[in-house]
Amino acid sequence: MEKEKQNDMKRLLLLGDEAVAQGGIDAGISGFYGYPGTPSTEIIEYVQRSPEAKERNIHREWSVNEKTAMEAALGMSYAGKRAIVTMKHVGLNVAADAFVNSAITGVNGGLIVAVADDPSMHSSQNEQDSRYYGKFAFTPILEPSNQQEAYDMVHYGFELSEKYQLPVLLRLTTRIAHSRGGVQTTDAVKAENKVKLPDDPVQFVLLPSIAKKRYANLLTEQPGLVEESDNSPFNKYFDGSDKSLGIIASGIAFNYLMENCPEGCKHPVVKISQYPLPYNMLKKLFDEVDEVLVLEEGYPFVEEQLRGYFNYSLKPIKGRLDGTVPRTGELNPNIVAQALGQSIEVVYNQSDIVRVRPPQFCDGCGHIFFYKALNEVMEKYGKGRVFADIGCYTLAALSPFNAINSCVDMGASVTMAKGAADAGLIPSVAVIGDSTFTHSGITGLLDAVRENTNMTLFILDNSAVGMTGGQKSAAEGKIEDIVKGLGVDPDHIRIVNPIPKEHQTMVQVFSEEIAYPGLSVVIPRRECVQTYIRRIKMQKKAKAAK
Ligand SMILES: Cc1ncc(C[n+]2csc(CCOP(=O)(O)OP(=O)(O)O)c2C)c(N)n1
Ligand code: SF4
Repeated sequence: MEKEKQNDMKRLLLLGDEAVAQGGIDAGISGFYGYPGTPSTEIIEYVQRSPEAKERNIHREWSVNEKTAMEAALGMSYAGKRAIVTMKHVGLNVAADAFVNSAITGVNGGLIVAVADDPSMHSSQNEQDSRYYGKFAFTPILEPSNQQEAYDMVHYGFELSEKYQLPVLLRLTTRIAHSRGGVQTTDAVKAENKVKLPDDPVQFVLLPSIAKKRYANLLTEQPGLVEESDNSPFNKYFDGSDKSLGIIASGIAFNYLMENCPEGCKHPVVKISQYPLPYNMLKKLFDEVDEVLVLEEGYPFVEEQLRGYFNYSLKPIKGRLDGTVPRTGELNPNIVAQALGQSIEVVYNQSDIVRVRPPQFCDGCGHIFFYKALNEVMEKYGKGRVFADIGCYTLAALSPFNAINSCVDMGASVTMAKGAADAGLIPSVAVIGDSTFTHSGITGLLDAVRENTNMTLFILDNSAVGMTGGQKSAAEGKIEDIVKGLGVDPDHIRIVNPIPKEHQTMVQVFSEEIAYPGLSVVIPRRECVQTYIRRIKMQKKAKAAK
């Protein structure tokens, strides 16, 4: 739809995620790779809808997990082309091996790793701060404070990546990723790179003798990266007349600060949107003011480093560590106002604006009927034996089901059930969705196959990544073959249809397989209601258009 209109308009109203996507398209990208995860999903969804991306055949299919996405993007960079890999913050844990090592191999075509953090855990297991990964890997980090910067930073990030031959981490947070802002796009759309091999033929071979040299090189680049940050168009020193306080505000925190100072801030302010930290800019501030306040979304990343740079026994550094700003959760303009000692005129309570509803299964969801049968069967064994995973099916932790006992990280259901069975907790049961299974459950199942572990794995196959919006599951129609291929005894691979009238059959099958003293896999298979409704609507629309 949008693109033709968009091109006419040039000024677009985009989510931060969409600004990254459009930025990539305009900056001569050849491929987007990623695995869905809130709040990053809309980057690839935007590219999938873009007629321009289709016309240019920009790669835009989902990957099986974040590690495969990261590696494919690195492969595209190896071949000389520009790529973006997208994921949510915990996805970077999965991709970490490839990401950290990609800083040592370096890149050829520009490579941006766009990671969206979820402070306050709106839809996540934790609120980890991806900037630590960038520092750990010694890569530059960009952190937009608004949607325009998100767009511009993709162009800039590719230039930086190709100049230093390093991956660049682009850190988004929920409120940037999921809110809209005006974005001026460029007329000067870049051409894609041609396929071109790296100049150094062994650059990507991380044998110790090569890796040692490359790691040393990476370290020698660091002063140059600090200089880039000091001169970055995204980092700025704003002078202020009242030097009793100096403020450092990074990413969206700068936006919140500006909302509180519509006439401009009376204190000197350093805006940070590029790391490593701009040392000279920070030193200037520290020398000039009596005390420093750090405003940042996420962990006290800047604050901790400042305490290492400067003598905070002489000049107090305030922020999340001393309690001036709450230690956990996301910021908002009111929290920033409080940290500034300002009175708050309007207090918005989320529940005043949106009625808070507990999350629940959609009506008719197959997971409901699966859990009804599972609960009935497990009743005789007692509580505490069901290891679940991450997806819509995790909602069974809540009332009225109270059916599951763990949800840790993607794939952990299979391996935790195995460990518990090894410990003698018999029966042990694992529950995983089809996408989570292909993401990270397969390898754990192979562990169980090798030892014929006495456990039962339920793979809830709804042909969709339900929780993140119904993206296509990687192994649609193939789960059974995969399980067989891994070596599970075909006599103990059972398929059921999780609908009310199959309740007794499910109870029978679950009872048999849970009682079986070896490894069994049961696949409740029924399409996600939401994707079903969408599919039927599209079919009707297509029919009507004929
Ligand atoms: C490492 C990681 N990547 C991505 C996510 C986001 N996420 C949560 S659940 C899920 C997959 C859910 O799909 P599926 O397993 O098929 O279950 P369904 O929601 O369809 O029931 C994803 C991608 C995450 N929580 N952790
Ligand atoms: S989105 Fe699909 S899988 Fe998730 S609760 Fe709704 S019907 Fe079930």
